[in-house]
Amino acid sequence: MAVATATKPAQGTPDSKHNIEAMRQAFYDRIAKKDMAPLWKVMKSVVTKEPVTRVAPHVWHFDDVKSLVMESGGLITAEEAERRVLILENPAMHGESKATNTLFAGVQMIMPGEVAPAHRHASSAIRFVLDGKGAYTSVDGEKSFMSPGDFVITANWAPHDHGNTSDVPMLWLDVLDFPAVNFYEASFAEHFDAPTQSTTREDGDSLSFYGSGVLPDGSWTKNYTPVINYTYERTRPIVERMLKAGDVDKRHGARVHYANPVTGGPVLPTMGAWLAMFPKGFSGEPYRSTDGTIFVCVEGQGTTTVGDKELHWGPNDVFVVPPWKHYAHKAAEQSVLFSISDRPAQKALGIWREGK
Ligand code: 1HN
Repeated sequence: MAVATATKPAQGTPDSKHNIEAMRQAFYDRIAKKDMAPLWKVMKSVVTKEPVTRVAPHVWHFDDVKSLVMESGGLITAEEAERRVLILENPAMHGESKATNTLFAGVQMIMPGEVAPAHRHASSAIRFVLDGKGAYTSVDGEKSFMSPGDFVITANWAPHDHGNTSDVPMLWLDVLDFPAVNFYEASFAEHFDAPTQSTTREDGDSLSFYGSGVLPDGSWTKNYTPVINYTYERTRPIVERMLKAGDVDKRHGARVHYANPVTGGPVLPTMGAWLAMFPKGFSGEPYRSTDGTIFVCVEGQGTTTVGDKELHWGPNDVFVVPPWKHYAHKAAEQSVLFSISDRPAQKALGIWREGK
């Protein structure tokens, strides 16, 4: 093949500079037609020195969320919607159904007598109960009745349906990892013919079998926790005891992570969750890590400073801290925060970092 030659002007003259730029551009235009591009033009933006995030720090106040979710109850039934959920959209990513780049967050309501029909999907879900009492979720054959503060797991491909046999609406926060699943383009979902699954275990079986310091003979070999519902009734007293014992981290308060009791590892391979209690007047030291985090205030009130933004929170408010941004919690009263992030996924990939 003939090689195009250009007459070289003397080095360093304006003409030579112009000429090389023009030659490069002509080259880029030619290789673009062959679906190629020069790495050196984009290297710094594809391999950044530090994390770059589009996620904006943001708080959704429960007063607004609850009244709008209740209003949605007059517009569509749970059956029609399949899941009657209002998405908590990160303000920097409207239209993408994301709270962070990897996590979806939404608030779901089930009214008395309603059923959200059985289905399953590749993406894992967690629920954190905000309001109501006595609605249930059935997961993998266990029907679990839920109360505020309960943390409920629906792992990858587990069949699940919800219903409300109480006389009050129930609202909970849904967090799903589908933005990450969709990044891998690995989404599957299927529906069942019957709207509710037949349950084979009693309410609380999985917590009692696996969460009591004994383990059933036989082995649980799945890569997620066998426990369906980590009840607030059991978890709250633990962080309260830690607080009383003075086991209070300067950044995270008196905090536990929800664990798979078989392995001691995270509850799901893709998402991890924590519960923290803060003493009244707590003023935390700043912290940052590469996992963008969704917080829920369960009790109390306070402020989380993220960079130069202040997020004020009270009961059932949900807020988001972006990856690698410094944040610090302040609690005006004794407070409890639930949090969830993609830390286990990042750790499994070897990319998770925390820092000063
Ligand atoms: C889903 O299946 C549920 O099962 C809730 O309750 C929220 C958001 C996106 C996709 C699937 C549920 C969801 C969801």
